[in-house]
Amino acid sequence: MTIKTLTTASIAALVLGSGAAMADTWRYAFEEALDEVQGVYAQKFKEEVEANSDHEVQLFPFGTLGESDNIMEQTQSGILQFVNQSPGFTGSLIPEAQVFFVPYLLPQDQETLATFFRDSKAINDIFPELYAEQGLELLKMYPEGEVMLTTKQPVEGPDDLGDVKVRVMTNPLLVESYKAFGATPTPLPWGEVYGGLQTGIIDGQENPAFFIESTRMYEVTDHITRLGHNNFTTALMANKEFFDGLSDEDKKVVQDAADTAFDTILEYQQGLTEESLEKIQEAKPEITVTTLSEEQRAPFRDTAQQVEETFLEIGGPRAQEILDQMKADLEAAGSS
Ligand code: 6CS
Repeated sequence: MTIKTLTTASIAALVLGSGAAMADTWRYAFEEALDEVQGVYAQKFKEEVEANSDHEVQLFPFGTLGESDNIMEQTQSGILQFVNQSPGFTGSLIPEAQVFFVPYLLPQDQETLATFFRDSKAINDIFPELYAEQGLELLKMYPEGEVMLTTKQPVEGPDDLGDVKVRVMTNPLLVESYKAFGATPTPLPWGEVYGGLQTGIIDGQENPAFFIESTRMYEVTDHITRLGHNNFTTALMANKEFFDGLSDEDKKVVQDAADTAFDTILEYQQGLTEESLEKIQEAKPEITVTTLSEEQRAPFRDTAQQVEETFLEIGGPRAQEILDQMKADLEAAGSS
């Protein structure tokens, strides 16, 4: 090595060592398509990061890197820097995250729901500690829309779910919740749902209306039932080692981008459920969409206590703390 190259190398080391920002490409995978809720969130995040730093964000929608569990593994091992995964799947890794499947816990009112997600101590203080134990920096949790049940036979009460095989995400509490509803829950990764409905391996599933429409699940279902039991929650996180290694400036860019995308996604969802249901009914006029009355919902609602007790048994060491804090946060947000 010549004196000249040594000098150049030393200068480079000095400059890099002094914390000068390097333009990096960050890989971000999510569980949906670019034009679905998680994709809209991801695009806003990318736009914000790229507008406020020299870094580039490369987006990997559903299907490009495998199923939900695969993108989580890739993030934990550092192949990806960011992953959007829903507690429906993360619940098998972080048992406390199953709390989102206690039925009728989250409010239906959009404003109350937004306030809860924004201000919740469970979400903003406790969950980040639990995610950190799994090598993940929790950046944001956000709602994706009212969850609806799709089936081949009409549903008016638990008796109609007797032999119905309902696909659920791979989450033990969600399985318990559908058992309590009287159904036969079948946990499956997302990629197997459309085919499963086509072949009759499963008879139904649950998801928000936008997803039933965009993935054309209405083609393989006949009835949509609004039980009012849940809102789909999802979360953006980063590989913790990667995040901890960022400069304070870059950490702020990332957190600000996650916060801005949260506002965008709430706005994007205004009217989305009704628009999606209209599109479904246009594409398949014979489909029925039934909103159960409070009286019809009562037997489903009555299972909440039992599912809550199961959560306390299987929801990990901090289950009680999470449940209590969630309830306190919901009350503070104005949920009745
Ligand atoms: O049901 C599922 O598995 C999927 N549902 C939504 C709304 N997003 C991604 C997830 O994989």
